[in-house]
Amino acid sequence: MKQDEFSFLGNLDIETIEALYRDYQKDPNSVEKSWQQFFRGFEFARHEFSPQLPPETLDKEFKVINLIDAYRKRGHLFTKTNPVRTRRKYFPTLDLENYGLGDDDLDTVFHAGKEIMIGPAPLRTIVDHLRQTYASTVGAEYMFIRNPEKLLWLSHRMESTRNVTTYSPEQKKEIFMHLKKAVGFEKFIHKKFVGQKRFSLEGAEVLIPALIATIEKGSALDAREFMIGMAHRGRLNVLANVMQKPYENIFKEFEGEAYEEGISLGDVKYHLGYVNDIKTISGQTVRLNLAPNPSHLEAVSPVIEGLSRARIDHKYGGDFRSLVPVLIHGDAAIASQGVVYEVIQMVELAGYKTGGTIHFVINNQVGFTTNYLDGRSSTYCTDVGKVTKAPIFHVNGDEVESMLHTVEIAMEYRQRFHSDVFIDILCYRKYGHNEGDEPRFTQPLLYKAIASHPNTRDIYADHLLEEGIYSKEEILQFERDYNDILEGKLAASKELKKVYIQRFLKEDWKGFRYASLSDFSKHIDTGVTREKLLKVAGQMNRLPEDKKFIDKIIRLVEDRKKSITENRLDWAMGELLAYGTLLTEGFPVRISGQDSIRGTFSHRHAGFVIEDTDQQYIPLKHLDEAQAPFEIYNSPLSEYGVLGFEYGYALAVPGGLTVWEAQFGDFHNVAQVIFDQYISSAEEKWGLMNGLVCYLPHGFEGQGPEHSSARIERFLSMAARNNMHIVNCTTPANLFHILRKHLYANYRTPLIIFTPKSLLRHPKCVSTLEDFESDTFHEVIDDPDVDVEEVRRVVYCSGKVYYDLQARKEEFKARDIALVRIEQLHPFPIREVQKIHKKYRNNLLSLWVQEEPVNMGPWRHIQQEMAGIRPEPVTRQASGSPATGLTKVHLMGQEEIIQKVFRKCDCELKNIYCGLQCVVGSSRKEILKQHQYFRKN
Ligand SMILES: Cc1ncc(C[n+]2csc(CCOP(=O)(O)OP(=O)(O)O)c2C)c(N)n1
Ligand SMILES: [Mg+2]
Repeated sequence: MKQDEFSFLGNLDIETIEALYRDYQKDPNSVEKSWQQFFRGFEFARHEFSPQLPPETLDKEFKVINLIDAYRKRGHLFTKTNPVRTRRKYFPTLDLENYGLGDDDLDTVFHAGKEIMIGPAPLRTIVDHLRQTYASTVGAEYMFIRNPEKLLWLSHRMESTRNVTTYSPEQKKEIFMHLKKAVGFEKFIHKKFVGQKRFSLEGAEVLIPALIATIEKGSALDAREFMIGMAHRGRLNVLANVMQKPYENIFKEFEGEAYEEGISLGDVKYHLGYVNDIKTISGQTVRLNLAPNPSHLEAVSPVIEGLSRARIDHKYGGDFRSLVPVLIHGDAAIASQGVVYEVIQMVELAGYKTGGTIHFVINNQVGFTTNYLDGRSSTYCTDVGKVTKAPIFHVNGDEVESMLHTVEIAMEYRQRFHSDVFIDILCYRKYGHNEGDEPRFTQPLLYKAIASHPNTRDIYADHLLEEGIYSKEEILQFERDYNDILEGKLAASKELKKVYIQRFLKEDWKGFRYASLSDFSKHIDTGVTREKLLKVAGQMNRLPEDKKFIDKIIRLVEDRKKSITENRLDWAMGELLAYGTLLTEGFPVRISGQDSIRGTFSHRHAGFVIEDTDQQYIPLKHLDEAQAPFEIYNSPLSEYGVLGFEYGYALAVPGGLTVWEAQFGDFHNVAQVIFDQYISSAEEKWGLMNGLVCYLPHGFEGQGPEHSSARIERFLSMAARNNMHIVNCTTPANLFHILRKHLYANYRTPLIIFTPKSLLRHPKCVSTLEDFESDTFHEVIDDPDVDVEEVRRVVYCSGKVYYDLQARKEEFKARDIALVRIEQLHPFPIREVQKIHKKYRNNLLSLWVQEEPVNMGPWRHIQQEMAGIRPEPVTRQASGSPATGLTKVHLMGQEEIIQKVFRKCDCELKNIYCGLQCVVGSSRKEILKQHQYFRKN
C-alpha cells in the first residue's frame, strides 16, 4: 500500500475541504466534530493572514493545521515510552509526506504555529515542538474528550510547555533522593531476605517519586487527604517510602512471627494497609491512607472509591478538592478485570462520585507470565479509561522528570475538572512475577534486554552528573548512607517481639470494639416512644402541598397513614420507621442498590417523583432540621463494584447505617469477591470491623431458579467467630429492632438480612405500634398460639415459610404443633432454642422445615448447631439448581413440604404426630421402634 493512501488531507482535494469550510462557516455543527476542531484552528491561524494569500499557501496552512491535529490525536502512537522494547508500528506515520508536506516546506513560516502557542514559525520549528510535546517521552490521549474547556485546557497546558517541566537543581536533588530510596530499599531486601516474596518494584521505581509528586502537588492544590489502593507490586516500597511505615516493622514481617494482639489470622505483608499523617515539603500535614487489600486484583478499587466518598461526604462537607483517590493498577489487571469497568462507570454518578481518581498503571508489559499481546485486545491497557473520556498519559518509566511533569498536569486537571485521569507508566519487571520465579521460561528475549538495562536511579544519576549537580562520589555516598540507615532499621527490627498490624482507620473507629458472642443475645432497648413514632411517621407520610403527585402515590401515602391508625404496620413501615427514628437520633443513613428508591418489589417508595418532572421528594430528608443526612440511590447495574463501594463507605462511617441491597438475593454472587475477601474475613485478616448491612431478598415463590434463593447456605458457611450477623426476620418490628440494635451497639459486624418479597404485602406480616415501642430484637420467636402441655411436634423454621406453615396450622387448628422461628441464623441462638426445646416437654418430634433443597438453605448449618436436639429435616430434595421455573411444580413442592409437617400418622397409634418415618409401608415393628425413639428423645 502506498504511503499517501493513508494520508488524511493528502487524499482529500482542496475543493472538498473548501466546501466543508463553507458549511462550517454557515453552521459549525453541520460538520463532523474533528472538522470543527480543524476549522477552529484554521480560523485562529488565519487571523494573521493577509486575505490576498495565494491559494497554494492557504492550502499548505490547512495542511500544517492538519498535521498539528494529527500529532494531537495520534502522537502517542509514536512516542519513545517503552524503556525495554521497540514499539509496535502504527500507520499512517506522522511523516510530512502523509500530510501533503515535505522537506521543502521545512523553512517556510506558517501562521498555523499560533495554534500550538509558538506563533508563526518555520515548519521545522513547528514539527520539533509537536514531536517534543506529543511524541517524545509522554504520549497523551485526550482528543476524544468532548468538553471543549477540558480539551483546550489540556492542549494549552501541554503545548505551552512542550510537555516538560524544567526543574531547579534543588528540585532535582529532591527527586534523586526519592529514587535513591526506591531503588535502595528493593536492593537491600533482595540481599537480606533472599528468595522471599516481596513483589519488588524494580523496573518501576519511578512510582515512588510519582506518588510523592502526587501528594505534593495535590496538597498545593488544597488536597488534605489521599486514599490509595494498590495491589502487590511495589507495595512494600510504597509503605516504606511514601506512607513512611517504619522500616523495622516491615522487616519484622519478613520474619513471620506472631502478631500483636487483636489480629487472629493476619495476612501476608504485601496486603497490609497503613494510615499516616505526613508533612509535605511546604509544611502542610496531609493524611495518607493505603487500604489493605486481598489478592483478588482490583477488588480494592471500588472499596477505595466508597471510602473516599464517605470521607468527602462526612469529613469535607462534599468538597471534592480535599480528598484525592489514587488507584495503582497492574497492566494485566486493569485491562481484564471487569470491576475496573464497573468502578469507572460509577464514579461520575451522583451517588458515587469522588471528584476524579488518579489512576496509575505499573505497566511492566506482562501479567504473571502472560505477555501483553495475550492479555488484551485493546491497544493500550488503559483503554477502559476512554469510557468516561478521561485523559490518558503514557509515560516512559525511565524518565522521572517526564513522569513528575505528567503528575502535575494530572493533579491540576483532577482538581479543576473533578474527573478521572490515567497515567500509564511504561516500565518493566526486573525479576519474575515474584522473586523466586524464573521469567526466562516465558520471556527470554525481553529478559535479556532487562538484564542489561540500568535502573532509573542510575539513569537519573547520570543526568545529574552531566549537569554537574552531583559528583560521582557524592552519589555513591548517598547510596551507602541509605544502606547504613536500613542496616540500622534491620537491627532494630530484631529487637521487636511481634509483628504489629496497624488497624486501618483506627482513629475513626475509636469507641467501637470487636463483637463477642454474648452481644448477639443481649437485648438492647431499641424501642421508641409512641409520640416519637407518630411524629416520624407523620413527617414520612406527608406530601408537600405545593407539589403534584400521581394518584397512586397519593393513595399509597393515604394507605400508609391508615396503617398507623389501624395499627397494622407492614414491612415498608417497619423499615422506614427504623431509618426515620435513627435519622432523628443523629445516625446518618445511606442506602444503595438496584432500583432501591422505589424498591424492586414496589414496597419502599422512599422517594416520590413529582408529577411531570424528574424531581423527587424524599420524605426522610425532611424529618426535622437537626436530623442526620439521608441518602438513597438507585445504583448502576453492578453488584461487585457497588457492594465494594458500600463496604468502603461503611468502613469510613462506623457511626452510620450503610445499606447495600441486592435486587434479588441471588445476584449477590456477582459480588462474591467482596463477601469472601472483605465482609466475612477482613476482621480476622486485618482487624477491620465493618457495619455494612446487606439486604438480600429471599424466598421460594415460584419465580424460578434465579429469583428464589439468596443462597443462605453460602453465608452460613462463611460465618464463624462472630464475623457476621445473619438474620432472617419475619416481622416488620423485628427488622426495625435489628436495624436499631445494629446502630446502638458499640461493636460492629456486617449484618446480612435476608429480606422478604411476598411478605412485603402479606396481610399477616404486620406489626403493631406496641411492637415498635416496647419490644426488642428477637433472635428466636416462639409460637404464641399453643398450650405448652399439648405440643407434640415442634417445628423450627426461618423466614417466609413460617407464614405458609402458620396458615395451615390455623386451618387445622393444630394447637399441638409449635412453630418456632429462628430469626437469627448466625451466631446461632442455641441457648434460646434449647430453652424452647425443654419447655415443650411433651414434644414427640422436632422438625426443621425449609423451602430450599436439602443441600441448600440453613439445613446443614442447623444440623450442626442443633445437634443436641436432632431435628428431622423437611426440605425439597437435593438439587443443583435452587428452584423450579414452573409455578405448578413449585406449588406442588411447597405443598409437599407443608403436608409432611402436618401429616398425621398412618400407623396404628393414630393421632400421634410421630414423624415422617411412619409412612405407609413401614412394618409395625419399625413403627413402634420409631415411636419409642421419639418418646425417648
Ligand atoms: C482476580 C485475580 N486473578 C488472578 C490472580 C493471580 N495473579 C496474581 S498477580 C497476577 C498478574 C498480575 O499482572 P499485572 O496486573 O500486570 O500486575 P504485575 O504483577 O505485573 O505488577 C495474577 C494473574 C489474582 N491475584 N487475582
Ligand atoms: Mg504487569
